[in-house]
Amino acid sequence: MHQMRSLLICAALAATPAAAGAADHQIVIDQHMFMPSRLTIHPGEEVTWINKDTDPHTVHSDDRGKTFRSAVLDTGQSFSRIFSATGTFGYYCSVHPTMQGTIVVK
Ligand SMILES: [Cu+2]
Repeated sequence: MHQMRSLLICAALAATPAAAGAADHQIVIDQHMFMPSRLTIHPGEEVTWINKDTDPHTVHSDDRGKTFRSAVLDTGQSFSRIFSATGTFGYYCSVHPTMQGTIVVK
């Protein structure tokens, strides 16, 4: 019984890093802006964009959405992505291309 409990504790500790990756950072989309428009994170962290605007928006990486792209996000909908590699990732809204943002992973 005691051994069983130790195993459970080990499993809980092992799960911690993955759990910490969930919803590490949030970017709010509102009034045709990404806020914050520039965000610096660490590798392995997750970014969630949530649309709080009344208009639909998307999140497309600057390489025309090759690296990442969301579906059209209606009000209240969100899109999440874990950034594993370091680098600077520009993105924009394909519906309103003047809406732009940057994720810096380092
Ligand atoms: Cu938009």
